[in-house]
Amino acid sequence: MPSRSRIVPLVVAVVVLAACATPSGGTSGAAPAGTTTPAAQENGAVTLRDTTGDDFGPGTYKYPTGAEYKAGAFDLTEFQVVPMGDTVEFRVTVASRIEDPWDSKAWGGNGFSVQMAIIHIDTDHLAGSGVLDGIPGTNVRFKPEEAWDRAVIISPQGPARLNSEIDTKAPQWKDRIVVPRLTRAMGRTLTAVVDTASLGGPPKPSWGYQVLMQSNEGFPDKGDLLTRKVNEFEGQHRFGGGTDYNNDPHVMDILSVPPEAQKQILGAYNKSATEPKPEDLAVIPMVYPGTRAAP
Ligand SMILES: [Ca+2]
Ligand SMILES: [Ca+2]
Ligand SMILES: [Ca+2]
Repeated sequence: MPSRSRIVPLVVAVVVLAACATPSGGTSGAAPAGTTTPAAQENGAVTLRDTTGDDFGPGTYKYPTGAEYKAGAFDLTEFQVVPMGDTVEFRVTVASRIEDPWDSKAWGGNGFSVQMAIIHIDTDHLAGSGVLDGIPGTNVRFKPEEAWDRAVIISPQGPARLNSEIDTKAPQWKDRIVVPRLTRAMGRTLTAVVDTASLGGPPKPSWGYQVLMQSNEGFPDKGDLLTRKVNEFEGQHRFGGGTDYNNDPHVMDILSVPPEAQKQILGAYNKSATEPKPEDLAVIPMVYPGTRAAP
């Protein structure tokens, strides 16, 4: 029964995920005593937390050896959606102070260097609507009923570089990938200000989100949209603990699933696929804060 050891942890992961979900509190105001407030408010504002110390992808990933990659730099701790009328702020917080060791201002950048966060949004929760593939270079995919409709990229690269990367590497999703009007870093938080219209309208409590923590790679591989690779062994500017192929998820942390579940989710890829097809890649879950307890 060689498959048994693989099945049991998956069952545990599903149970853990189920235990973290709560029924929707509806939209009728204050929750009755004994129930919990959803993590999404009626105006679409969202706060979701993530475990500290799970910036290891499927449990094995290591940071690059370069001194610029400080401990905690890719450890997602909180994600917020803040509707502000014509604009929406997306805030991604990590476990360590955000720095700018590569002097981003010198290359038209946004005041930080090593981080890149990709926010996927499912606005309709309909099978067959949206995109199943991750952004080029992330090596992940999504479930049909959780396909993403918009992706907001928080990158230190200025809009000209970001737009040219999208034009070259993901032109088919040009209308779905949102380049923020403004991106900034303060303390441990990256903030992107996005035009509400670019999201197709203001956020709703029913929207689903998933945030992938990546690293800004100024010299990406031909097909990679500014993402840093994960190899078998870490190097000065390479993550380690994965494979030297593009079958492993090139993602250090994902939002709001318990660490053991994250290990299972990101570890569920076909390690023997040296030229992977979509079905060989890890499937990343969306998080629907309207059905979750507030942290
Ligand atoms: Ca984390
Ligand atoms: Ca790899
Ligand atoms: Ca996580």
